[in-house]
Amino acid sequence: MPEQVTPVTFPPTFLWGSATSAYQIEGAVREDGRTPSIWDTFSHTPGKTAGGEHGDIAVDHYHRYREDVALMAELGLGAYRFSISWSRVQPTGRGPAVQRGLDFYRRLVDELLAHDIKPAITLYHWDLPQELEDAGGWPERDTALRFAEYARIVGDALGDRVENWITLNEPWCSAFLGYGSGVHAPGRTDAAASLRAAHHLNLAHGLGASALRSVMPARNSVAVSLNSCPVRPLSQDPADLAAARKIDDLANGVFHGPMLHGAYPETLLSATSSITDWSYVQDGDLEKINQPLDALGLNYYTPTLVSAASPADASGPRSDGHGASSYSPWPAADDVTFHLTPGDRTEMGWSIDPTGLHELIMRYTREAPNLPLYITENGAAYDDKPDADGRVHDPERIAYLHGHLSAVRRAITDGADVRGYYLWSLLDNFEWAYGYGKRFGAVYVDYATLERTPKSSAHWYGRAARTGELPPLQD
Ligand code: PNW
Repeated sequence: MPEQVTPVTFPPTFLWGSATSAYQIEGAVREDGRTPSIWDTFSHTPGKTAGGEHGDIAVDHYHRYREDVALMAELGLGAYRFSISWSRVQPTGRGPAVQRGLDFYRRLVDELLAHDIKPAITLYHWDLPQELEDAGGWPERDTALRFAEYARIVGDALGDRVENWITLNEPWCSAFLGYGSGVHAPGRTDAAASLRAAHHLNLAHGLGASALRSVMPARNSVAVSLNSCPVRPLSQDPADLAAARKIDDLANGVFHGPMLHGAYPETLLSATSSITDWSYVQDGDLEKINQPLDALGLNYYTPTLVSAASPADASGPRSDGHGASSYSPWPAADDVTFHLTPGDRTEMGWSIDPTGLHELIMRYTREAPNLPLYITENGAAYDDKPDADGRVHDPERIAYLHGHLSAVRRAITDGADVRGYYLWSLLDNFEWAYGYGKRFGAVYVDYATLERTPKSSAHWYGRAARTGELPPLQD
């Protein structure tokens, strides 16, 4: 292993955190008034998740949050990004709040603050109350209005003690995996509905951001987390460049266009005109979506590589890394072929490419020059197993983190304003359609006993957090 020569050091104010989401870790799905979300329904529908796995117990964080906060504190992590389960707070997705539901998050936040860990709240990490899906879900405009109401309730309850807020996590996944390819809840496969969903998620973000601001102290920060991936053309051939442009619009521009610039890209509107007329974009919507943001969250795992489709591609397997479905998550993109990106892969089959993270940060530095950036997710799944001595060694994850954090540092040197990094994930957890088989945690969870064991990467990352400098690559 090459010895590191120059130390990679970060600004003293840089936030070193980890991230999770409610459905992936909490369990306790029927406690304190919580009702089913679309992920409860989906994961209990035969054939939707690996082995029929679900989040009923997950890693029981609802009952073990004190232990989990203590772990973060022992490791030396300074920040924690978690999400709120909407159906704990508003079981039907509308109406007054259930205090017992909010109380859990109050206790969690107080525990974090008592350990000097800065909380960051994600309001929506994919677990729509089932009743709202029954009323039409994200393709319906009313869902965005309901989200604004929910945002106001949570902002009002926790805005006094939580400074960092994120409206939505990865609206791309909600819209296109949820309503397009159907590999995520609610499992619908309707390209037109997926674009309607994207617009109403954008609207939810804008209305939610305004609602938060109307009830919270002005010092708080409001952001959104996008899984904006770099889209690369296979060649400089104009047809491949056009394919990359189309996928970039569908992956990135469809969200950052209205959010950052107040408009959908013209190229997106024309590329999707055979599927939708966008008539659900009402007067005033774009202004509502284009709220001034205090920061932008970027979630990064791997880049996307595309070319124009050739007829021979039609029969080949899809290789866009978004799960098994005969429906594409990409509307109106039959003329695009997705290629495996080169390089070593994680257990998700996603190639490891830290240059993609640097590229993404620099892109948003240009796209939104004065907006502070956070890496709100980055991490890797590996097939971790405890040794005979009970320790979990994961040198691959350490190498992954070292590579990506070095890319963040390079971007800062190149002028980007990156304020922090949240490792995905604190704990092994329910990896959506893949169930518990994919371990993203810095902390190993024994699913038989729910016992937590920090992996060597957790110790490595904790040392980085405590010293502000990347430790050498060693296990
Ligand atoms: C993100 N894709 O999910 C989520 O925010 C996390 O909840 C999740 O556990 C993590 O990344 C690892 O997967 C994604 O298909 C799921 O491109 C799918 C995709 C991207 C991100």
